[in-house]
Amino acid sequence: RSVEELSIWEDARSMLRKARAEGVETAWDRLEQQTPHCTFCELGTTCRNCVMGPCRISPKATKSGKLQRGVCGADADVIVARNFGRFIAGGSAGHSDHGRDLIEVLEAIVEGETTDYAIRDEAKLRRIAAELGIDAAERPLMDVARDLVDECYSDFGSRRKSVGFLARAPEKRRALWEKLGMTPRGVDREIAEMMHRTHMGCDNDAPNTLIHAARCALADGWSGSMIGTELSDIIFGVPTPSMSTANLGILKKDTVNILVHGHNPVVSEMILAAAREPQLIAAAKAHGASGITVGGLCCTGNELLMRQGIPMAGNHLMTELAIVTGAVEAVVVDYQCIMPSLVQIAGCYHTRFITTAGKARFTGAIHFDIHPHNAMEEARKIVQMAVDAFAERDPKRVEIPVEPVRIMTGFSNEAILNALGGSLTPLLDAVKAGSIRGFVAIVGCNNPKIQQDSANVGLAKALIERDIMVLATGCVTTAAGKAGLLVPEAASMAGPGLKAVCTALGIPPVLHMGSCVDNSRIMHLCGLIANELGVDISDLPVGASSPEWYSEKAAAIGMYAVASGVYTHLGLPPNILGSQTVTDLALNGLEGLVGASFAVEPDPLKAADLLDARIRAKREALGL
Ligand code: BF8
Ligand code: SF4
Repeated sequence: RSVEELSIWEDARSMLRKARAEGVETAWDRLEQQTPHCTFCELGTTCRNCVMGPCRISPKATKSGKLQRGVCGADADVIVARNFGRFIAGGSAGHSDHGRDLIEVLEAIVEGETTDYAIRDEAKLRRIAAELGIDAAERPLMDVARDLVDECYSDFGSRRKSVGFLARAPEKRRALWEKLGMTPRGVDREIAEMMHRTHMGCDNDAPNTLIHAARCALADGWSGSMIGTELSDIIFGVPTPSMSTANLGILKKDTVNILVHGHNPVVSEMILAAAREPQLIAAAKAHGASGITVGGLCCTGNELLMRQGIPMAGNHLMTELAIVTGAVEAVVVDYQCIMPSLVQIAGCYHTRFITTAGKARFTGAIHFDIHPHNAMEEARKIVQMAVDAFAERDPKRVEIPVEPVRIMTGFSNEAILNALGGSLTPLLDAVKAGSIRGFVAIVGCNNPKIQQDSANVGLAKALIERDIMVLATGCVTTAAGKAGLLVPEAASMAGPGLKAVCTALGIPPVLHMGSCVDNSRIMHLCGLIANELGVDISDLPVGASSPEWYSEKAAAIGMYAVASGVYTHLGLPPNILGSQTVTDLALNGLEGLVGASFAVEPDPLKAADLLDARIRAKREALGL
């Protein structure tokens, strides 16, 4: 395929050409090698859960009468549901284990094991503690923090009837979850139970397995991820609106360029802090650089963008291409969504590929084992290593293809409320008046099966034109940013109602709300709006979409959104189409159970129609 077919962006296209010229293989090349994919796997009808197998169910099973069941007797419905259940459990585990890492940092602060991290927002800590039932008013900060640590750890265990932040959901919704057996009791519990249920000979009723998949995802959205978001705010600060820039143009020819990649701010915040230290800047200057640039990739980039305003180099499919510029001294990663290929690509240049988490090691990488007690010390060594690598940069191989685009970031719920003067009322008035017809969260990834960012951007543009405000997180952020949608001036691309509201408030029609764990901010906001209106989340004129998703985590997000009552569009289907029962449930049956379902539609304009129709129906039902 031509580079034009692979991505909508000039920076990506230029780097794809350079990669081809320099013999560097990318995800797109490997996708071609992997195509066609195994049909059984695409349909979700392969099972490797025991060694009587592996087994596969033929899509033509009913006609031939053969290969209808695995050796144990499991049929397509059971196998698809089990696979999908484990898929959701994988995603929930990723977000939630990230959340747990923040509890560990807060614990290290409380126990005095680190001075590298601190409680940066005492007021938020006390507010969250009080929300979780801790006496937070007049006790010493560290006592409150210690109780908060215990409270959060307890959410991961088995001794609760429901997780702590669930109280943020409307009462109606909680009653529904209770009735359906979907109330998440503990993060690790639901994930472990999913592994148990999907062992050979356990849960052999597809709908029952899917109900638990929803419970597992709800544990992620309303606990694991939510803890991740709230504790990150407490430790690193609540995001407030600020300006930054995005695309590969943020890399500078004359600076030491360090890219942080992965998800958890715990490491990237330290790298940024070290890179701002005078002695390391002086070291960079001694090497002939004018300074140090720290740029973001993927979600840890989003975390630093939201709180520190660092520039974004790119999203998922830009991670390989960023190195191809030849201008990156170091890529520093923690975990999740980091292509193993980065080790090889870094090896083609002077780029140091540096891992920092014991649970995410890459053969061939340089490893620094970062913990709360040694984080700053190790971060300084990493930045020094990047500075030293600058001497090895080959200027003849450097190509920085574009100029950066301005973006606005930092829309935490606190910031949104602040912009509205402390109450949701003005926003809801705009919704009631129809100037804002509704909200759609566009979240998730890139997938080389789809022209990069064509659907992410196409959908966002189509929705704002229809006066539907867009909330962006994860890898959609950089997509929206590069398209010029994350600046107040983008109001000119919105419909008349949304344009007027954005112009009055000085905000963009697409609001950046953070990383993928920060989708919990959006769930929280849905809860706040529903409670304010005295309705359930499923009654709201809202929707969600992941047009270019690829990961288990994105599936978990989609699942908790639907289970929370949010109609959710996916640009491509999960591997479930081999089961009619599971597919029907996902696309239709869930509507009757939880008041929302999935919709699959590759065309972003048709997807906009679907979301628009949904919002129209919900507005009508509310009498708007
Ligand atoms: O958690 S959007 S490609 S980076 S999975 Fe990954 Fe998808 Fe990007 Fe963040 Ni989210
Ligand atoms: Fe085959 Fe059943 Fe074993 Fe799966 S659990 S591999 S379907 S025998």
